[in-house]
Order: sequence, then structure tokens, then C-alpha cells
Amino acid sequence: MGNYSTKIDEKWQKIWEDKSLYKFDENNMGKKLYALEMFSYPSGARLHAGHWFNYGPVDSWARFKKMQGYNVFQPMGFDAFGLPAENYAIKTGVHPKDSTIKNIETMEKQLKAMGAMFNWDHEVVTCFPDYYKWTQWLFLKLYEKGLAYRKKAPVNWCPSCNTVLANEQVVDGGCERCGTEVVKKDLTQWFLKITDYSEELLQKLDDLDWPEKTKAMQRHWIGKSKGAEATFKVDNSDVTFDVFTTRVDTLFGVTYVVLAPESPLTDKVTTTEHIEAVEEYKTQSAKQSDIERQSLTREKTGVFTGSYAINPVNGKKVPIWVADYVLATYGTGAVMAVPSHDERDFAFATKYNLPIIRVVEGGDSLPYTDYGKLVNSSEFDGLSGNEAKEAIVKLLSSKNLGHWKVNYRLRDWLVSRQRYWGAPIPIVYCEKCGIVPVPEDQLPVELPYDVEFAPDGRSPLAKSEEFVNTTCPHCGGPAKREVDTLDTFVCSSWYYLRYPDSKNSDKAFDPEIINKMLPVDKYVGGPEHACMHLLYARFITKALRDMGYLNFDEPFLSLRHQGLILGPDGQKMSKSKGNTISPDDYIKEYGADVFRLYLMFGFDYTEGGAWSDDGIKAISKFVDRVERILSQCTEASADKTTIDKAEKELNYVRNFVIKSVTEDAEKFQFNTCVARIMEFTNALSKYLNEEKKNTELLKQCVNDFIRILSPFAPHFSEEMWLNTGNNFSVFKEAWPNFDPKALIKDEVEIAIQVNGKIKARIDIASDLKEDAIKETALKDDNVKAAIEGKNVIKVIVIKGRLVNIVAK
Ligand code: ANZ
Ligand code: ZN
Repeated sequence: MGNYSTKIDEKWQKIWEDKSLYKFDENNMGKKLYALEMFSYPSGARLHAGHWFNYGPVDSWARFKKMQGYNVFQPMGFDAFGLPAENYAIKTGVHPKDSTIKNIETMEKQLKAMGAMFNWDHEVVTCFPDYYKWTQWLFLKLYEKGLAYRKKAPVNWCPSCNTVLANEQVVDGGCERCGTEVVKKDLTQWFLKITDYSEELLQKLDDLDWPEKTKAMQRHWIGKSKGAEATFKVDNSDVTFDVFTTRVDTLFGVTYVVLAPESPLTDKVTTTEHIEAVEEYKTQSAKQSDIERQSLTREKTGVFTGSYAINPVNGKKVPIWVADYVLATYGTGAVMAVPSHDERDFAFATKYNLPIIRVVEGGDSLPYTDYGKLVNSSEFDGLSGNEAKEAIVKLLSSKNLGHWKVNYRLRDWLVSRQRYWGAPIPIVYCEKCGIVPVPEDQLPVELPYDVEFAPDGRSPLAKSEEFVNTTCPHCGGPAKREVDTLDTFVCSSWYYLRYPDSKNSDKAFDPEIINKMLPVDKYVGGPEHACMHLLYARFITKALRDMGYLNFDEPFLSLRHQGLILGPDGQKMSKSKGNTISPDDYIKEYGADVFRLYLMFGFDYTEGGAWSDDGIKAISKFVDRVERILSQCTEASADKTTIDKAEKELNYVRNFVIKSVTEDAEKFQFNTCVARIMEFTNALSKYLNEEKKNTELLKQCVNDFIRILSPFAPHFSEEMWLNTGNNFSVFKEAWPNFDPKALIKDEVEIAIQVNGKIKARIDIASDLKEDAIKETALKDDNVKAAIEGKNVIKVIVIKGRLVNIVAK
């Protein structure tokens, strides 16, 4: 048994803190490195293996960068508003503020036990007034700039969480948090105008060092679509409307048009005898989610409005239908239907016996959704898809009946929440003055403590007379406060800007500091944030830039996602399955470094995988072995100075390992880093068996070994560094360099096969020419015996590895 334990952890954590070893040096901005892990939610379930997997390996990476000379800033904090604390309060009666503060205390302790280089003097907690004051300030700035607005709209409502949700928080038709099916409600809510930035949010993705999959998800979510708008006139009426289409080349194939049930146009065009059916249909479709409505496989439904529209290109009259496969919120909320070349239109037309006219050649049957030469399209017949689009848009625009058009799927971000535990929206409603923003010098609008927060679909703050009733900042008359709180994603959309200047009481942050400290150089967190936090933060950065508070475009230049650590059964950890791994117990037993090393060695960082107790035991044994070998290395006595083969081999491994670990750590390939360090351990152990040892070389090896191990096992390595006669601290040391010359082997071992069976292994000069290798191989005694009496038919040389002889 080795000496390493939590005692060693505690000893070094205290020394590090006493000596402020990890303090960020504000005077060395040239080498600043902002390493950021997504901050955590202060949950009663404490710090779990997933948090550890996010923070531990990234801290190792940051330590590696520190040793490379970077001035590392690695802050930590808490995303402390939100529903779990409120739901817990409803269940237990413990106030969200009290439970949150208690959870933060526990998690801080746990995080400290990890021994990461966190800059605790920069901690932020989003539910404290000194933070949310500035979240409210941010909202007011967006409002001033026209980027926050209030509107009545059909919004997503989670009946279980009793609040509205942003589009991004609806996953497969369900609430992102609880999975309950989301319904539509007409409500007046606050929105942030993220759509003003659709194009930039899309374009700038190209330059980011982010996982391709995450970029693809954002691209898809932003959903840029290039097409055209064409204007249809309602027959016997002055009403006209536009449709958005990506296939304007199929305009001659339109046999009906469809309006979304919620489109204001629907009521305008519906004739008297169809009102009843249309109203009935509207009620039905309000109950469906957008996902259901867009599903390709779902049975199409719809009703006729009684009106007809005129096709702008050929004057043909086509019926106007209402159907819920058309969404009111996309394009113009109206679609020209081409059943011959669109699957949904085809299914609909088939069901309701509407005509189907082919206008594009190709395919055996309809619908044919690819491009091809036009047919049944009068003067456009014979044109290719692109030619036809150009020609038809040209014709339409000459008649003022159409033009090119780009659409985005991205919608504005709904930020009102009908819940208690969040930052109050700093707005007052005055009978005389209308919407009045709370002046900056009156911030924060404090969240009152004594509130009945049991949810009933209304905002809990509405029940607090004391909170609601106020005076108008503008006219001094009676006014009422906004009672909704902000989506917690607003709090987390700017926390990385607060960290470097977290104590500032005059401003959200000092632009001078922030412009030097940001962008974040490496951001690490879960992939589930792809289209929420990671999109919101980019938007807020751009908005603040345009208001003059920042001078950079993107908050996170380089992003990595950690994988998921599963329970020992390979299932997602959950209390109900009883397969959760509590880091605390393991740390008590093995020490923080063994826990961290196991996470880094046992899993591919971006993949994760199933927990294994055997795995962590093996790592614990490895750490003990390292301790033993290092002490044997230091105790070995000097016997000689000449350089022999064993020394060369050890020196080769040493340099190879330094090179590999440097490259792999950079790429977040931590498992191979640890594997290489294990190889180094084996090489040292082997060399210790030599009868005569070069202690100078051993000393250098031990020195390098501890330095490259230190980011991965920080406490243990400090102890080893001290034990091997060095001065505090290994983290003040430079990361070792490798000697490229030591990596050129002058001899290599190759295997010789005869008819597929290995007959010999020989050492040859590594620069030996192919012919000479063949000759040497054929001269070997074992080989000679194996080919005795046979004809050598072929000799194949695979350089540096193998000679293959075929003989019959
Ligand atoms: C006629 C047509 C013919 C279409 C054809 C497609 C194929 P993206 O790529 O997603 O932008 N569309 C337009 N607005 C819609 C809405 N509010 N709800 C549902 N569908 C809508 O898709 C654009 C296509 O989706 C448009 O092109 C339109 O159908 C439909 F052979 O117009 B198309
Ligand atoms: Zn007023």
C-alpha cells in the first residue's frame, strides 16, 4: 500500500491556498488563458460523477497549459435560479433561497475537494442580488435597443411546470425539463429579438473551433432557407397574400393553396357557409404540437374555405384550404401546394381528391421531389430547375408579384416565466405611461422572500401585493410591476462576462477588463446546450457588442463536450435505478487524484461510458506502483556513466512519452495521455532491473515523469515532487520538452516470417536499404532452416517491422 490518500489531498489544497498558487496574474495579459467549464446548478443531489467528468479533466488540461507558461483563469460559480429549487420548495416547504444557499455550500466543499485551480475569488452566484441586478440591467439595455419586446402570441406552455417555455426548450414536443407534452396558449409575453442576428449567428459558426455536430445543430436550428415569395390574389376580392416556396420552379403545378389555421388570413377568406367547419377545425388543431403537425407520416387533415386564389404565373383559379400541416409561424403562414412534387401535398391531395399535375420530369412515380426539366409549364418547358427558378422569379418580379426571399426557422427567444425563483423582469406598467422600464439606479428589483409560490398558472409574484403595487418611475402615479421572472437562460447568457470583474458594483463589467480577458479560450460542457445556452450566449455577446460594451464577436472560440458517465449497468445514472456513483465515497476511499485519473484513463473524454469499480481499483494500484518505482529510482546508486542499449531505450520512451502526452493533452485525448504515462512507468521499472544503472539519466527521467504526471494527479505529484528532493511547487515548473534526436532509433527490431509464420526476430540498422534487409533476413539461421529445400518465390519487406518470405 502506498501513502497516497485524502490526507495528501488536504495537505496540498491548504498549501496551494495559503500560497495563492493559482491566483490569476492581472499584469500578464499577453499569456492569459480563459478556461471555462459550464457552471453548475446547485442541486440537492450534490456533485455527481458527471460534474466531476466535466471539471476534473478540464482542470488537468488547464494545469498542463499553466506549465506551458499560460496565465490561467478558471472561474467557478452557480446557475442558481430555476425550477428544481422551487419544485423542491413546493414539496418540502423549504424556501428556494434557503435550499439553494445550503446546496451551494455543500457543492463548494465538494468542488474544493477536487483540488482544481478554480479562481474562487471570482465566483458568481446568479440568484444573489449583486448578480441579478446586472441581469436586469442587461434586459433594460436590450429593451432600450429594441431587442426586448412584449407581444401576445401562441406560446408553448408546460402544464406540469406551469410556465411558458422558449421554442428551444421544447424537445420532441415535450418540456425540456420534465418531458410533459407542451400545449399552446395565447399569452402576452416578453421576447428577446435573437432573430435580428440570424445571419451572423449562422455565418460566424464557420470560424469557431467547435464540435462539427454542435455547429450543425445550430445551423439546423437557425434554419436558413433560400426561396421565393409569390403573391396570390383571392378571387372576387381585393385580398392578396404571399406564399413562401423553395420550389418556385413548380409554380405551374399548384393545384390548391393552404393557409395555417391561425393565420389572420383564414378568417378573411372563409365564406359564410364554411365558417362553422373552419372554426371547428381551428379548435382541433390548436391542441396539436408543431412537431405533430409537421410530421410526414401523420394523417393529413384540412377544410375548404370556400374561396379561390389566382396563380400569379398563369392566372389559374385554385381552391384555398386550411390545414394544420402549415404553420403560422414560418414563412408567410401560407403555402402553394404542389402535390406532384411534395410529399405532404401529395398525401393531402390524394385524401381530398385534389388534382395532381406533374411539372418536373423524372422518377417513376409521383410525388417526384427532385429537380428536373420542366413540363406542363408553358414557355418554361425544358428549362432545368435553376434556370426555371431564375426565369419565373424574373417574370413575377416584373409584374410585382414575387421576389427572392430568405427565411430563417429561428424564432425570437421567449423569456417570461410564470414562476417565482428567477430574476424579476424590471418593468412597471402604468395606467398613464404604459410600459415603463425601471431606471437603472433603482436596480435590483429585488425578489421578495415571503411569497406564496405554489403554482396555479399565474405568476407567484402576482400574489404579493407589496411587490406588485408600486409607483410609476415616470409620472409618480400608481403602477404595477411585471410579475413574471426571467428565463434562467438569461442569467447564464452572460455569466462568463461577469467572472473576470465579478466584484464590480458600478457596472455589469468593465469593458476594458472584459475586452482583454475574453473571448473564452476553451469552453467545456455538455452537448445538450447546443441550441439553448450556446446560442443565447452568442446572441447576447453580439447584442452587447453592438451597444458598445464589448469589442469581440464570439464568446467561446473553442468548445469541447464531455461524454456521459453511465452507471455500472451501462444505463444513465438515476436515483430510481439505484445505479448512481457518488464521487464522495470513492474520494474518501482512494483520494481525489485516483478518482480523477480513473475518469481520464477509463473513458474517451467526448464519449464517456459505464463506470467500473475494477477500473478505479486498478488505477489505485497504479498510483501505488508509481510511488514505489519513483522511490526506487531515487535510491538507485550510481554505477556507471557509459551509454548502453538499455539507457537508450529508456531515453527513447521518456522522449516519446513527453511528445505524445503533449500532443494528446492538447487534443483532450486524456486516456492516451495516461496510457503513455503507464508505459513510462513500465520502462522505468524495466530499467531498474538492469544490473548497472545510470543515475543521472534516472534523475532526469523522474523529474520529467512527475512533471508530466502532475496535471493528471496534482496532489500526488506535488508529494512526489517533494519526496524526490525538489522545491515547491511542481506547478511552477515548465512543461518538459522532448529531444527529437532521441526519437530516431538507430536500430529497430523486425520479425521475419516464412509462409506466414514468424521464424526469427533480428535487430537491424534503422536506415538499412530494402535489398540489404532481404539479404540479412535470408542469411538468418532459423530462416535458412525454414526454407531448406524450397524455392523462395517472393520476399516482401514492410519497413521497420517485417520481412515476409514466401517459399514453396
Ligand atoms: C411549394 C413546394 C413545392 C414546396 C415542392 C416544396 C416542394 P424549408 O426548406 O423548410 O424552408 N412551407 C412554406 N411555408 C410553410 C409553413 N408555414 N408551414 C409548412 N410548410 C411551409 O421549406 C420550404 C417549403 O415548405 C416551401 O416550399 C413550402 O412548400 C413549405 F415541390 O412550396 B414548398
Ligand atoms: Zn406613469
